[in-house]
Amino acid sequence: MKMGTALIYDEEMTKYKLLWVDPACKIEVPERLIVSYEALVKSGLADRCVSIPVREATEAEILLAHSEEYLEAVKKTPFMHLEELMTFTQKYGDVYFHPNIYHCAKLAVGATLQLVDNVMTGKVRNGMALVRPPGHHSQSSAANGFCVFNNVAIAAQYAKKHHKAKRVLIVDWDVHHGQGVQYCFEDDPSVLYFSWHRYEHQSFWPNLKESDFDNVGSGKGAGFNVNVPWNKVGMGNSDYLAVFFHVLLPVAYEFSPDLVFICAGFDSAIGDPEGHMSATPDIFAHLTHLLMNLADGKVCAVLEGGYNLTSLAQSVCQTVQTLLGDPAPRPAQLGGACESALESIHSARSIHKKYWSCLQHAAAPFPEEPSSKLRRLAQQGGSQGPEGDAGGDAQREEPEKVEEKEEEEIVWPEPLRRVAPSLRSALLLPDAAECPDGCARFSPAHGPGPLERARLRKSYLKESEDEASVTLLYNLTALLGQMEKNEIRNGLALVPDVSMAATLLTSASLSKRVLLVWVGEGPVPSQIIEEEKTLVVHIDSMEPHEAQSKYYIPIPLKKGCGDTAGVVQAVLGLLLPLGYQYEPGLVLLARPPRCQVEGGLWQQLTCLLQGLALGHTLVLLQENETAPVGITASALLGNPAPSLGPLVAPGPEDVGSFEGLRLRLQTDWPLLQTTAPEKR
Ligand code: Q9C
Ligand code: ZN
Repeated sequence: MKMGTALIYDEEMTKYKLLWVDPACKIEVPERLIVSYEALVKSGLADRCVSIPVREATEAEILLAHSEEYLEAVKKTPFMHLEELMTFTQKYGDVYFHPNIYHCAKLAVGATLQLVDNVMTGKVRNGMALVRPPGHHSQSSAANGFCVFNNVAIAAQYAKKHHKAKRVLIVDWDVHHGQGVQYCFEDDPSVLYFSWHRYEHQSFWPNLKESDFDNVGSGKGAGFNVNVPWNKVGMGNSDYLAVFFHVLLPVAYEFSPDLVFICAGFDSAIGDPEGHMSATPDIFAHLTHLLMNLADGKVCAVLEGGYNLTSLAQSVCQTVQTLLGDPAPRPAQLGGACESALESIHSARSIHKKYWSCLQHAAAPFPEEPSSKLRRLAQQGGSQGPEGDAGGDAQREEPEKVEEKEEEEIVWPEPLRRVAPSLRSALLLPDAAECPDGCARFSPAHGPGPLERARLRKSYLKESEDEASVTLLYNLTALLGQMEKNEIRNGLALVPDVSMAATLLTSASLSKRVLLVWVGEGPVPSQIIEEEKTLVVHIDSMEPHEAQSKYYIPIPLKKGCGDTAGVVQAVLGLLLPLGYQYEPGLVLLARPPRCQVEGGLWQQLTCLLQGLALGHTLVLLQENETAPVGITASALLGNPAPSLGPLVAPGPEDVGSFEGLRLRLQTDWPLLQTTAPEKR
């Protein structure tokens, strides 16, 4: 099931620009597209993509999201003189026209539709369209914010109409609110629109009250519009991940889209003169990765904003490289979200709790009388904020006002080169077991010497065990060794005793930190729990009990691991934040005997965990339970996990106990926080 990543680009879309002086529009330059594409070529990423030609969208296609009057008006712009163009431009906000922009706007829509066609027909798995003009601000009858036609809104309508997409998710990580997309799908429950955006209590462009968190959609579409406003600048990696873990992903998994669009604007990255945020380009690798197991992997990323050319080009590369399947970089030093971000997260979760069962136990809304919003608006001075880095402190301080820096002066380290080991997945199987297609059977260069045999036997085996067991233990450590040398990315071992193998591997690992995910019946060997360098997350149907240690985290589920919605909730809201904060060098995923996790869910778990530890995941399966071998191997090879379908409500007592667990753990693990400190 090897499928490619589409890259859709045409130089023609660089061939329009601002022809007069307008400070609001001067940042939207042709170089944005040129540097992005050149960076993809230079890094070798463009070559690895399937290049697909652009086309002009038809009028019928444009009319999927725009009025005839507006189309007719824009259609006349190629024939206008400078004066006329300027006059026409003045009808709209923060946008400019050029004799060639209508052509480019049709190509931008057409490029997006080409991407949808190729993804929906399975010619490629996913892809990115590098387009100009951007789209998400444009409305039925208005150009706005550098946007002429709403590329993604049109494409979502098109996917519903021509590819029978039933549910479409649009993730707008651009730093501006895509109000055009919001308006288009306001009352439509088949399109879930998520956007975070610089807002500063409505003082930031486009200054709309409908960009606030309480705009949830209307009529049948109520609950299908999720806004997370940033009320401070300087938001960083931890803030972005916290919103994904605690707002977007739970809702997205419950929604279960059959197609995902990313309004991929990179003005939300560090150094951007519009966004003033501090998230680094490598965070887009993780944001992308976290979306890639929705909709059977059908992800269409479409460029929107991004005005710092360096930050933009790096971020585009991170996104495309992740779509191609390379391991994501280790996100370093995550703290918790800052206080202002936590307020936004809390607000979004509480306003949406009546629409999404995954949020049913979220904290109540702030007791804020409606007038206080207005009062704050009136009091508001200029924007405040840190621009600082997210920092690894347990409780991230609210940013203090720092010396205003021109965004151009801000520097950050270039993202590290991401190297995929030449061998993706190695399987350690008993000779009798069949090796799934596309996988390599692991066999070390040479066997253990007599000393090594004696040591392994003494430490891990009973006297009665045969030589084959010693060889297996040796092979396990050899596989681990090659993963740690980055010669092999991930692995799977079919072992007679998962407990013993897990004990061996946690003690043999050179990694300073190992994350052990134990899914099903325990007990987890006490030797491992006592090992401080191992963070153990244990998901099962045990009795809820106080965690004895910061590093042993039992997540109890009433109905056990067979409760798919409950496990998803535990994985997204607890396991992933813990894992991201822990920064493991190795992830061990153990499936003890009689594990009840359903196949698709197991694949989701295996896929999602690969965002950690540079993709170094080692899965332990019980020898006599060979059924999961094929699906596990598929997940390790980078195939997207199958969609779980819309999720029902998880057991209410479970959700309640997760919230209790979160409250107890969030001092040690601030990425678990979902509410601002004094408002808990
Ligand atoms: N200081 C996109 O990112 N406001 N559009 C400019 C300049 C308009 C952004 C104010 C920003 C539009 C696609
Ligand atoms: Zn933007």
